[in-house]
Amino acid sequence: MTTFEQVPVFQCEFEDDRTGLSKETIKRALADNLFYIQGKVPATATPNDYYMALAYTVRDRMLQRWFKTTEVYTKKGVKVVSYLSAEFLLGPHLSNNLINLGIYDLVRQVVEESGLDFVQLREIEEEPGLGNGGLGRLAACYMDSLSTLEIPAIGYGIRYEFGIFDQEIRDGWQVEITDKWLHLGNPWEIPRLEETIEVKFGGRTEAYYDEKCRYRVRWIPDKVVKGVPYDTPISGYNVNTVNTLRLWKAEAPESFEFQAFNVGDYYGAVNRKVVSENITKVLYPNDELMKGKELRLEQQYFFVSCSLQDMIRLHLQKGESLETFHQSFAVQLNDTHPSIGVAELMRLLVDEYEIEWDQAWQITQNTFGYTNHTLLPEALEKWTLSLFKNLLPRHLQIIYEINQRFLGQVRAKYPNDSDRLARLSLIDESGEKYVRMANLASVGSHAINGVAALHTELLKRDVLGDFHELWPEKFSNKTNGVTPRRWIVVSNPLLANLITRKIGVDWISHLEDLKQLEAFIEDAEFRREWRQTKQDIKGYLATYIKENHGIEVNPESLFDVQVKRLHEYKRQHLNVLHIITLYKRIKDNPNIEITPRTFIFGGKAAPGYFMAKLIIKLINSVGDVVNNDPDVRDRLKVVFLPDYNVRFGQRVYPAADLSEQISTAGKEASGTGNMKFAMNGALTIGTLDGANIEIREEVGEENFFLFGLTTEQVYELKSKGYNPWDYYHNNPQLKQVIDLISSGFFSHGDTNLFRPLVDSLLYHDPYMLFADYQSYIDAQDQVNQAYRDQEHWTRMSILNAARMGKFSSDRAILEYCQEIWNAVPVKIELEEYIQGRA
Ligand code: GL7
Repeated sequence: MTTFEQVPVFQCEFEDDRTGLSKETIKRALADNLFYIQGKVPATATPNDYYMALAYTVRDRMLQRWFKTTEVYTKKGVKVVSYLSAEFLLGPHLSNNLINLGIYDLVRQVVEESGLDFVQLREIEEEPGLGNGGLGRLAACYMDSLSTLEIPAIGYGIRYEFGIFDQEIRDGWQVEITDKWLHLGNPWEIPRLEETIEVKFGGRTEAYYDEKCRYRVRWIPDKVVKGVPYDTPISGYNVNTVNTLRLWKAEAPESFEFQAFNVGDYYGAVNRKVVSENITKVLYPNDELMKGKELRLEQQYFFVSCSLQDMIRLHLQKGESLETFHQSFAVQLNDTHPSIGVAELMRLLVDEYEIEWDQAWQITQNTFGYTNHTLLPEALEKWTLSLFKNLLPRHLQIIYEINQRFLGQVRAKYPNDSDRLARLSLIDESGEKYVRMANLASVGSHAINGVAALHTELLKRDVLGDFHELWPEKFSNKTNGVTPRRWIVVSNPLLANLITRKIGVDWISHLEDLKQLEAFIEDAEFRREWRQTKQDIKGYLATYIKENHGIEVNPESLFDVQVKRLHEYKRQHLNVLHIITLYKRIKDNPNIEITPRTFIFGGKAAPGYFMAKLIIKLINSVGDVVNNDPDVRDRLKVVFLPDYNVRFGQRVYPAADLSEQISTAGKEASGTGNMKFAMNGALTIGTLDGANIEIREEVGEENFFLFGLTTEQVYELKSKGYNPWDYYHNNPQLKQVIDLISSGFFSHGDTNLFRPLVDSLLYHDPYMLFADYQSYIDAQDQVNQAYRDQEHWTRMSILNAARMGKFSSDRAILEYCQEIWNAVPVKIELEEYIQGRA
């Protein structure tokens, strides 16, 4: 193996084209990469070629840091955090890496001096949409913080060929288009073909006695698939650490097919190849809905097995024995998607490395931590025994063994409590039999956490209540956080500059420093600048909306934004009820004094989720009427911006005045969009749900628009018997709004179009929109009042941003490191002859 020092280029005395940071060198590097990597000269180069050359120029400048960081993983005594996640919703890399390397302005200048349009090139990048929403984006924020905090870490996941679908809106309806993010190549990843791993599937097991007469089991699979790792560097801000995100791609092992070719089964062989490669083809686009699809379990097992085998390889390379595996790796399960890892690590240790069960179990429990991300019952993963047995026969046996031992312990502690036993069992036997993945994750981990204070309390009480009674010490809360690098510095440079001018740059890696802004709250000039900044950004968004969607919006109006996945529990339709209420007020009294508002929506619906798609249609239909009614006189505008993704998030969070966080209390585990808005100076209208509660605590109740039932009140009302008709009949305003929808007013007279939605509200209203309606309208009226006093609004806006320190993902990661992973920072030092940072 070539060591770092042996690579001759690192000893260059002059500034190397791949590392140098002078303008001249970067300019030369761009031309060099254009010619030697893209094989183009300016006469034939497309904008994408220039983007690629630029991306390689940036990547080159990360490589030595990356290489050095990777070396650290192989050092004895260094504990590596391994974040296992089926989703990483990274968003565009270019700007983020430029910021983290400290070379954004420099590179931008060079690009522009070379006669290229930096913004155009930046916008060419296809974002890797390898996640559905909050859960996947959280994993990306955590990778950023791990690097920034200099924690040795690897993210493991799946390299989906097709990420989350692109959304188009046709005639007001969502249409899904496949996301071809790889079609022009991906300059940020490096395939490591030599580190390919084999994963087995299906077949049967066989018992035997080994040479020491010990009872053993071997697995005889009927399919083997290769996992090829693709590595992406994850830079930290202002440090040398560059961690790795390792995503696995499934390929068919050629050797496996020789036999088929020899007997002439050419098409059979090709077909098996296609089937193998299907495993990592596409991201399942359901958020918070478990669908028992075999391919999904294949995906989960595939990436988890590759990752655990990879970790074992790294551990053994250090010359360590497997007994100390948990000292080398802290493995975090990002929800239950990777929880098959518990059974897989047991299989690897017991079957393949011949470690005794009890010791293997100790190692396994010490290795894993489990984060739960949802309380919705429909999201809890479970697999039928037959599906499980077909795909993973050995794992099912191992799960039975784990279960038998575990239930033995439970029986000893709670004799004669068969109900408790049935609830705790890894196997659901209440009807058709299932493997319960949350139970497997809970039993196999030493730490279990929720993602916001309320969510953790509800987990302890309900979903994992029996586990909490059994092992209270395993449970803790880790309130989510988001990275201020991407969500302020990259996305909102105007605000970032204003803040830095006031308090210096330290806040970017110590977000609590934003508190210092409070000292300027009485400074009228500062407030003016703050207001002006928000105004300018709203202007940019207005221009973007005009240019891309043809809708004229007034940048002076209140920008009221709800961007997130479409889901009934998130209650985008409650927002619509408010819009119709305002519209009705105008229709009844066209000269009414009203605070002009622009309602901005964005979000994708799971392709099979009819009600969510109907809500999109409703938003667009209400928009059509409101936006074109001359009585409204442009005081209200409703825009649904298609294809909400990370890039669009970066555009919209900074421009928001009001952040809509209006889920039914007890349903949103945390939310993270709520944090991104407030950090950028938006005020929140929200329920006491998820992290809203903690945001309100931090920013102060006087700077937060609260409404709605509490979780307790929701439970109480449900148990008393909730009847939406009561609200409909007793609230004339609500009745008018619902009747207007039913009448076909927003659907060209079609009284059927929105009936499923209206009927669902009238007859069931599972998310209690009607119960919260009046309280929501009242809070919105307070928002209108408050917005009229711009000085006061600005103060509240500043205080919101200034008090968001807690919600940095750096704080969250530090808590995980100290309380779950037992991981500490390791400084990455670079040799002097390697160029330092800019
Ligand atoms: C989620 C929660 O719904 C969301 O509230 C939370 O912020 C996020 C990250 O912890 O996880 N759970 C989930 O399944 N999805 C989420 O976004 C898709």
